[in-house]
This record gives sequence, structure tokens and C-alpha cells, in this order.
Amino acid sequence: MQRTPLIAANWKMNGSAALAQQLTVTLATLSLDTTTVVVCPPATLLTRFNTPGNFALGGQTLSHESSGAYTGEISAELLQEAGASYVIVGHSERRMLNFESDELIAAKLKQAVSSGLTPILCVGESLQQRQQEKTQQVIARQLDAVYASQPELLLKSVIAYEPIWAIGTGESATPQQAQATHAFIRQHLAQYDAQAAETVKLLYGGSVNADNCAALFQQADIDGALVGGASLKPAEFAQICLAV
Ligand code: G2H
Repeated sequence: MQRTPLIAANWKMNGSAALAQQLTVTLATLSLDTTTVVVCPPATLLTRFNTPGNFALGGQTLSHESSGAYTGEISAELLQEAGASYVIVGHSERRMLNFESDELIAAKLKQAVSSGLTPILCVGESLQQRQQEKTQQVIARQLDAVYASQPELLLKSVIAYEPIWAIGTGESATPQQAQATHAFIRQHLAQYDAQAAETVKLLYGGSVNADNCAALFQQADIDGALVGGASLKPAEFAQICLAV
């Protein structure tokens, strides 16, 4: 199965209008061929990128509601109006710091798809869960919460495996560790829709940088990356986009 690669930048609560301009200029110099690049800045910066460019924009979260009295929230429609066509859903920082449950994440993902945004669903285990050999159990639960009752959402999704112990630590999973979990994810998803499981893009996230990305991208089930810290450095992010 031939899957085209995707590299996504997750700026988290970082960046600036000036960085948006710098990254736009840097990415414009790249010949990206079949690689899709998605930049997910803070929502206030979405309109500060020069679009259309050779990359897409994404939000970092969205409301599970379409509109209404939800102070501080942002809807799928508002993200789209600001230029987004993707949205990150269920990042571990939101699961932990904003207490987002599996059920809420499932509702957000459904809202994204029904509004025409492509969700990038994040799944991954903590260090303790890995040490207790619960990695597969945790990820199966996170996937089931979204796709068990609505397998049709899989065809519209991108999934990012982000082991929590590798996020922002400088300690990426090894290519072998990442590949093993990606293979498990694809195998688990096949019970819902075998064809969709083969076509869904699986990204790896967690301390991806210009030095470690090539070995990760050589793995059979790794179709790209969700890049945090290194995406704030345009030249390094460009290197990652060209390595996939
Ligand atoms: C994981 C990743 C981006 P970093 O959160 O989603 O961040 O590359 O800084 O580990």
C-alpha cells in the first residue's frame, strides 16, 4: 500500500507572526513533491500565514460543539474561516492538562470530520504504562473510544502515535519501538476496516528532529511526523519535510 507522507508542525503555545512569515518563506523554497505539510500554530496566528502556500494549516484543538456559549473555545467553522483544513485532536497535553476524556475526544473528532476538517488524532502511553507493559492496552482504548462505534471516521483521519515519555524530552522512541507500535495500531484498526487501516497515515511524534527523522521515516508503518520543538526552527523543519 502506497501512502503519501505527511509532516505536521505543532507549535503548541509558541511562535509569533514573525515566525509565521519566516516559515512561509522557508517552506516556499521547498519542492515537496507528494509530501503534505501541515502547520498548526496557535489559533490567533492562523491568519498571519501567507496562504495559499505549499502547505496546509491546522488548529491545535476544537470544540465538540458547533457554536454557542462556550467562552474561550473555538469551533471547527471558525478554524476553517481562519484557513485551517486540519486539526489536532486528543494531544496528550490536552488529555492531561485540560482533562480531556476519551469520550470528549471522540466527540471532537466527529465534529471535525462532519465540518470538513481532517483530524490528527493523538494517542500514546505514559512511561509508567510502558514500564507496566500496558502500551497496547492504552492505545487500543484510545482508538476504540473513537472508532469502535464509528469506523467510518477512520477513512477521514490521520493518527499520530506520541509516546508521552518522548514528548519534548529530547529522547525520541527508537525507530524499532515506534514501528512496533505503529504496526500494532494498523493491525488493531484493521478489525474495523481493513482497507482504511492500510490507507490511514500514521505519524510518529515525540522529540522528532533533523538528526533522528530519517531512521524513523524508513520504518514501514511510519508515514510522517508530528513535530513540536523542531518545527519552531524553520531550517530544521524544512530538513524534516525533505527527509520523509
Ligand atoms: C509531541 C511533539 C509534537 P516535541 O508533543 O506534538 O512535540 O516534538 O517537542 O516532542
